[in-house]
Amino acid sequence: MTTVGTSPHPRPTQRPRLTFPAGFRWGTATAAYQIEGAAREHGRGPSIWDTFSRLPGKVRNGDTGDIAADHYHRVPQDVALMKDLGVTDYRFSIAWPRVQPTGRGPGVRAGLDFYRRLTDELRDAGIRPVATLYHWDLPQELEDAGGWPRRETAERFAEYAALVGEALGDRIATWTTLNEPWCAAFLGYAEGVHAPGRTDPAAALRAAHHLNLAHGGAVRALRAVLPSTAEISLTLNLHAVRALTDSEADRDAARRVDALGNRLFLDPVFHGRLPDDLCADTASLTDWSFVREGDLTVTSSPVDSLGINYYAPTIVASGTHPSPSPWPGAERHARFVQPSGPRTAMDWPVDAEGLYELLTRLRDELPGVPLVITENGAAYDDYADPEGNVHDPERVAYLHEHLAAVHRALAAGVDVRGYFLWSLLDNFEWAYGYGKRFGIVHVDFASQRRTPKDSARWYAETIARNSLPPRG
Ligand code: IFM
Repeated sequence: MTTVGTSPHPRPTQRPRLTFPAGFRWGTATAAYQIEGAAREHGRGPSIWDTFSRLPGKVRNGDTGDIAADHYHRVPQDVALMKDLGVTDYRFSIAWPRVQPTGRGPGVRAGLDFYRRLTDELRDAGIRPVATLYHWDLPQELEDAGGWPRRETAERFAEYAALVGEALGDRIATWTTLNEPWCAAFLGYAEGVHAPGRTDPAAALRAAHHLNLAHGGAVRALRAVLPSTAEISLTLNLHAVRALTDSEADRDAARRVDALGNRLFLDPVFHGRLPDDLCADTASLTDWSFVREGDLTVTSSPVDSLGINYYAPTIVASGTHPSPSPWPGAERHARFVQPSGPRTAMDWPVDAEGLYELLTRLRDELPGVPLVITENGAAYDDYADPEGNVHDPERVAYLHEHLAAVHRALAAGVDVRGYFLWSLLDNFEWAYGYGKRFGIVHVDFASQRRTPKDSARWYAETIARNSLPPRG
């Protein structure tokens, strides 16, 4: 049986389609704060993003997630869009403050019922739910008590995981603890461009450890309440780090960034240790004494797969970059280089090779760990034309290149089980507000009208044929 291949009998002039393995999971991804809206309905408590987005100058145009894509009230319509796409899986996040408004105590029935309604619709549409427990919407009360730099937040998270697992474990088989803890720790507590907006590098390193601890605690809590067939995972935005040149100084800068961006999460989760070089690099900020005996056993509680979010590579040279920085301790050692070539509306370079590099690295470093691309996609300045069409050829090209890189990685022996496109809908893109559109479905935020873009049709065809069309 061919697992990864090309169509068996291409016509001589025709380039073959790139076929994915049978059972490959095709999905779209979203996150609660970015699409749900209904910020004050049915007892939902405030999250750090509700607070942060109201601080002057923090989010473009003063946008908030109060209404977002109004998904809370449009679940049947949004699931119908996914059914039309033919996706096998849908990755969404559960809003902690909708379930536990203050981050502790009993679950709110109406909040849990919302996810019951969503998963009922998905079941009826034949789409598997993939739930993430934390996509950055920390209940504000937990931040007021100290946030992720405080150890107790990890304990609260494990309790929340148990509560949600017990309530929804009969209907959700695939779970992700955290989405992109690097962003939560370093954009939120060091650079301050994400909620809660703190600029304290030492606190950010504590936050990173407590996020790892929260992950491990949640894995244990979920295993205790879920059926043994449940799949539990973690999603990291791993950095495809490249040194600009082969000089010792550039390679050292890349090593520092790799330690903070990748190994600070991979090592505790998969090897039960902290990277020694990272501890040395950050010695002037912290002695890491907040890491207690036994913590690294908790952080390395076994997972069933690893989720990877990839958008663009990180090119590093020796030098300095401004503070506040999301790279604590590397400010005077590393600078970040923008390569020439095409960029997305985020000003991120289009470079699918970085995804291939990451996947083959993980094949070698984490043998036996199945990988899933839990996010990949691109923002472009899309608009609906007078005929109601949204033409987004750059996004189609971006997706094609990246899926071709995934296919190449499969052929190179990487165990990739699925691909989730970010994102189903245009949505609240954090500090960029509604100014950046990542959706394959256009949302007119004034009317909440949904219009599938050309990329949605392209993705539907790719899924239906389980293969990528050739590109000229
Ligand atoms: O929108 C975000 C998402 O919430 C997390 N990963 C990156 C996406 C694009 O910036």
